[in-house]
Amino acid sequence: MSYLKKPLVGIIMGSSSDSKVMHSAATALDEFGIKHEDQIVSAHRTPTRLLEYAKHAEKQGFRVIIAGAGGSAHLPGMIASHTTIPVIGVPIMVYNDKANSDKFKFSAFGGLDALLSISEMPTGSPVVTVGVNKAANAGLYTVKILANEFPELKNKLKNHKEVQHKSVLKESDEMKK
Ligand code: RP5
Repeated sequence: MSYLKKPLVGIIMGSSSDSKVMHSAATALDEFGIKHEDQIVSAHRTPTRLLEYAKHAEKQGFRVIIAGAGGSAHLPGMIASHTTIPVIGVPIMVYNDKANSDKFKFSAFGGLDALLSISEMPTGSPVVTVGVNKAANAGLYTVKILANEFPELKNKLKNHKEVQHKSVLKESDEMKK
């Protein structure tokens, strides 16, 4: 399967400080054996790299780009405006304080700033949005998109649902004890 051989998904984030959140998008894809390429591309600190990345993504034939950003829609929004590839934006609330890695900085509006700006991308350059810090959902949604092209992923998704179902039944049984 080509999704096992070459990356069909690009995961990008605005800063190394977003990596803890964005890691769960990668984990979700790994669970389904989907190759991905992860990079830091800052819309405001590396604007030319952003343009190069958009060209690179098209050349690689990525089917989906997952873009995490704190504070605003700049990264997913600009990538969407430069490519025809569907972009899933991950609004980020918490990020590591680079100067003091065991501390966290919170975005001024608790992630609402990024969530609203990504979901309110002006007409003509749409970005699909998941919840604040919900990078895992971006990964799972990507699997669903790829399942249109690779039907065996549909079976894997069904198994995944079955596992979730069983874990709830187990929790319910344990409550009765
Ligand atoms: C956003 O601003 C990044 O996605 C990150 O969440 C936040 C802080 O980034 P830097 O201060 O490291 O540029 O662009």
